Formats: sequence, C-alpha cells, structure tokens
Amino acid sequence: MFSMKSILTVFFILFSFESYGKQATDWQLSFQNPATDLMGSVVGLHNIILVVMTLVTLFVLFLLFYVSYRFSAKRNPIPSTTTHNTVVEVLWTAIPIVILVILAIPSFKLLYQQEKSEKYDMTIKVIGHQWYWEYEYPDHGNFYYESYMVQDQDLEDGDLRLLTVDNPLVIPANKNIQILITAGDVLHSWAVPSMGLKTDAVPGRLNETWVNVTEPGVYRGQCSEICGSGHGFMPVVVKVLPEREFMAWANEAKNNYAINEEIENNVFEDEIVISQNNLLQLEENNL
Ligand SMILES: [Cu+2]
Repeated sequence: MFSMKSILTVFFILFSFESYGKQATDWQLSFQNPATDLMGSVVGLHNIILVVMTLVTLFVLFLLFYVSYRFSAKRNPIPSTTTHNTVVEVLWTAIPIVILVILAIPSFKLLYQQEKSEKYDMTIKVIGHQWYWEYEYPDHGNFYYESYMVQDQDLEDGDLRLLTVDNPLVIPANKNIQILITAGDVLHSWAVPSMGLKTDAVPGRLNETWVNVTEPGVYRGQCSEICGSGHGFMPVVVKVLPEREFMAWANEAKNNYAINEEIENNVFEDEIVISQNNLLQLEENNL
C-alpha cells in the first residue's frame, strides 16, 4: 500500500512551483515558475479564484445531495406545491453577482497592467510567419532575424525536442520591454507561459504587450493559435541576458543580422535607375 507520506510527496512534487523550470515539463500540473512580477500576481489571483470556485462548487454539490435525500419520494411522499420564494430568489441572484464583481476588480486591474507599462526601455517587434518567428530590434540598429525550430535530427545533447530554435529572441533582464506583435500571413499567437505572455499575432494589426524579466535564463513557449500544418513546430525561445551582455550581443547582432539598410536602399535605388534607363530606352525606341 502507498503510505500517506509517499502520497504527500507525490502531491508536493506535482504541485510545487519549484520543480518546474522555464518551460513545460513532463507530468506538469499547474503553472510554470513565474518569471515576472506580473505573472506572480496572475498566479496569485488564480489561486484565490480556485479557492472561491471550489467552495461554491462544494456548496452546490452539498445542496444537490441534501435535496435528493431530504425530499426523496420515501421521506417526502406529499410534495409541497410552492412555486416562488422571493427572498430565496433575490439571494441566489444577488450573491453570485457580488462574488463575480469582487473577482472582476483584481482581474480587470491585472488585464490592464498586462497591456501597457508607463515607460519602456526598449521595443521589440515580433512577426509570426508560417512557420517561424521573426524578431526586429528597432532601437538597436533596426536589424531583424528569423527564428526557426531545430529539427529532430539536428538536436544536440541537452536540446529540448520541439522547444529549441536556431536564433532565440534575446532581451535584457530587469528592463521594461515593449513587445509589438503582428503576423505576415495567418493568425499566430506569441506565448511564453512563465512570463504570462500570450498575444495574438494578427496580419494587418499591431498588438501590444510588455515584459520585465527579473532573472536571466532561457524561457520557452509555443505558437498558441492554430496556424496550419507547422503550428506545432514554431516554438518561442527567449534568452534573457544581463544588460551588459545584452548590449554586447546587440552590437554583434547588428553586424551579423544586418538588414543593411544601405544595401537595401542601394538595391532599391539601382532598381529605380534601371527602370528609369529602361523607360528612357523605351521612349527612345518609340521615337
Ligand atoms: Cu503559428
């Protein structure tokens, strides 16, 4: 037989936050370890609501059992013909409303806080594609790069299957980072559960959220809006670095991933020149 102690041990392993890392884990129940203060508050609110919900459900269950027992045909052969009781009806309408309003206040407050912060240290743009993410850094030289999942055969030791990418999003720790999210083709959703982030990436729309991660590390999530056959193969990996290291990375990335506005512009100008020449030639030919 299982001893009480072993049952309790399993219970605590399953339910304690500390046993979870910065990604989903096997046999995980409940949330990942919160990586931001805001996610901490979300988990806190969830815990309160869970208690309220459980109490309400148990109370209703008790009432059901009670009436089945107390008013069964055996114990109550002649049923009452009462159809209305104003006091009871007002109560069972008013009490749930009061409970919902009390829960709505902290809930709306959190929703509001999740959408915007008062000031931002930097901005990042996330663009969803079938089936990869693209990250843009407008404040650090306006470079961008693409983030593809690493295929099973290319995984190295210690890499997580379906949760590893070639180029993760890199952000500094302890900074307010504005995240603008959109999509290039169909609906996607950029989600990192431990940061409390899940924002739809909608083509033609710019959605906004923000994050401030306290602890450097690698955090993982997945696309959370079904977007086609590659939906399960476009994970989100966010590497959080101390500010110094982030600046060094950004300087290097600027060159490595250079969009090279100059090159782009030059190509563009060349094309204009070429088309202008073509036009001239056409005009000459016509004449
Ligand atoms: Cu997607």
